[in-house]
Amino acid sequence: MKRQSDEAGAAQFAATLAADEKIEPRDWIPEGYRQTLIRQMAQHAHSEVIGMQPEGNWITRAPTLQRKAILIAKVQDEAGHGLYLYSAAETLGTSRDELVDLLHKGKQKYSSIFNYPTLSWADMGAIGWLVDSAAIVNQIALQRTSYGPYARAMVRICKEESFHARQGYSIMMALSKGTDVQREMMQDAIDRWWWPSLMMFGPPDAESTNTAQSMEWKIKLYTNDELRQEFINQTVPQAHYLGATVPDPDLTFDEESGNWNIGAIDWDEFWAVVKGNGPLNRQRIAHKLKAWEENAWVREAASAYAAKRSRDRIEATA
Ligand code: FAQ
Repeated sequence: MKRQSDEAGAAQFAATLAADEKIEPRDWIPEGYRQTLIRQMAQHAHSEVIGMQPEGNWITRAPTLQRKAILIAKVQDEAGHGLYLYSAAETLGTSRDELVDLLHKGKQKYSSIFNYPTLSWADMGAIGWLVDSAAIVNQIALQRTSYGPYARAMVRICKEESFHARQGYSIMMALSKGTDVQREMMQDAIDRWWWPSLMMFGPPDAESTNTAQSMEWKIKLYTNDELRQEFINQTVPQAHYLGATVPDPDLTFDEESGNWNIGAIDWDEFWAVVKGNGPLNRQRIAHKLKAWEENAWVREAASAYAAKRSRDRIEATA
């Protein structure tokens, strides 16, 4: 098949974006678009996979059989999200092995949020309600991102994340109706997870290096601050419904804009976590590497089985 010239490809790419249609793997794309998508999708996939650790920590200590079954299902879903995203990234000419290797070598990032410890059962509620809700606000927008395979992965992931957020809020509701100690546990979890959840949306727009170009390419449809504000507006009333407070003495409601205005986010803390110096950065990667090495036999067995199946198929048709 004759390859499209760069000039014709660029014109087609611009026209596809202008028409709000999807760019597909067969299409000509600028190298920067490819690299930006690989960076963001890999970071997203790694976040789903590393994100299993904080909650995995509580599976053996879930308070009831039902809560344990729900938590196991949720953690498994996160693994699945990682796999859809690695597969979607592979359509850009990279491989899952390559991306996992970059994560292991500290050359690709994952979300800052997963470097904080889960100290009590209420943290399972806070993660489901705050972290998954923040992920949903970001990912609902990404369902309309310009790259087809990424947008389609988001549709399925968002459905599952909605269940995750509901299960988190259900844990918080149960605690809010419990004893004084349970209510204190709930409030303590909110106090610890509130600010890190707001940081998930990335640096303020003025410091975001990638947003302008990503918006031009319609990879991102909203800025970091726009999505953060949407999350704050939807979440503050939910906290109040629980009878809880948001740990921000400067929080005010602006009647005119309908926005909840927050106090200053500690961006020094955010950058420290992003640069590898959060509470658990080293442990998270060490644990990931240990699991990767100890479970090498599973990958080998799966490859050997796949090779045998394909040999059998060839022999059967010979
Ligand atoms: N953590 O120029 P921007 C989940 C980096 S999924 C670490 O604004 P961009 C599900 C950024 O990479 C959560 N690094 O960047 C779940 C860049 O550095 P680089 C993950 C961050 O890409 C729930 C630099 O800062 N979701 O939670 C963070 O335009 C429960 C400058 O930033 C996604 O990945 C951060 N928070 O916007 C699983 C969604 N923020 O790469 C288990 C897809 C920024 O140039 C349990 N990603 N940085 O060296 C996105 O939408 C975007 O990548 C943003 C950042 C919005 C995260």
